[in-house]
Amino acid sequence: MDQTNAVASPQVTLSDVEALLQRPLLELVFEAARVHREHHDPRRVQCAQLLSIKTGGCPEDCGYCSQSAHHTTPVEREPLLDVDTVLAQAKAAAMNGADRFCMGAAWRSAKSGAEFERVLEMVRGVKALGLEACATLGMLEPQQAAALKDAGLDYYNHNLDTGRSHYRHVVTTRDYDDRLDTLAAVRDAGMKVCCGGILGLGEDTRGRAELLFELANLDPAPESVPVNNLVAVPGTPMGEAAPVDWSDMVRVVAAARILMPRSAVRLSAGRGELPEAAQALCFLAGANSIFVGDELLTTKNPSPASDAALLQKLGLNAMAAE
Ligand code: SAM
Ligand code: DTB
Ligand code: SF4
Repeated sequence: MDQTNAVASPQVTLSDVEALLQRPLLELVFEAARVHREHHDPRRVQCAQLLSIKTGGCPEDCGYCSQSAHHTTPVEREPLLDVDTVLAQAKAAAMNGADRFCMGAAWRSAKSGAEFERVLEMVRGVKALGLEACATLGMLEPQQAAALKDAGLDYYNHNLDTGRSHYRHVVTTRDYDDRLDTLAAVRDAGMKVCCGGILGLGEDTRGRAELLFELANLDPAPESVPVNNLVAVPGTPMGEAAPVDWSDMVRVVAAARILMPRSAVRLSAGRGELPEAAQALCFLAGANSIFVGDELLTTKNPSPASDAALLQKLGLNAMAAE
């Protein structure tokens, strides 16, 4: 087995996770639903809204990403937004029922100086609106993590994306341990960790098991686990990737719920490509957070009206996090 960050005695082994993913789908969903009900209100779904505060031109070469300078995609570069623009969007998100606001920047690592100060100001402003605040700005140094924490940032999002052995097929400009170092800095600063991955990057079941194994053995486990379905963006190396079968999304959501019983499991990008009935199974299997609003960072999300109708159909309440 490849070297991993697992603690001396992992809480779960890779073969435990593989066995979980191979269980008959409905048995897995049933078990996940049971675990979900033990730890969460099953009618409650948190609604988060994303905003790209700095778009495109990223020096990293993530094969899935519309914002990498290595790929030619329809995304136009935009400099860091000003604080007022971001806070106007945050206010609108709150009015539309979001209780969490997530700011994403296409940086390899968070900037220092005036741009970083501006981000801190955004965080303070989002908190002053009574929203939960999350940011994803690339790699962080410990002092940047501490400054974000001081500004009131609740969560930092930094995904492992895939299992360790598949990672080099997805990104070559950084390695898995760079991601783990930033996650450690976030944890040490006292922020909550939002860390998950993407399905559809050409990984096999073992790759998915490796990702879940890494996440579940972070100590403590991430408070928030986004499960993204690849949005295949034309012009990226993964622009023609085969779509993920809906049952695989359900499987991974269910396994994440069982392995990380107390975490929020977020049904994230690519939700619009899932049939409504598959989204319903994901909620049954423990997904309890979604992104709302017409746009993610650079790609489309289901419309607010269709999401409101879906939640109503399922008897789910869009409500603040526990
Ligand atoms: N640059 C920062 C970083 O990579 O950490 C933050 C922004 S980045 C866009 C945030 C996350 O979005 C990535 O880690 C990846 O998991 C997810 N993501 C990006 N493009 C995606 C796509 N096309 N489909 C699904 N998820 C995607
Ligand atoms: C995460 O795991 N998913 C969100 C959030 N963290 C920042 C981002 C999804 C991006 C989807 C592609 C896009 O819109 O560019
Ligand atoms: Fe840059 Fe983040 Fe996109 Fe990778 S995922 S290219 S780091 S914006």
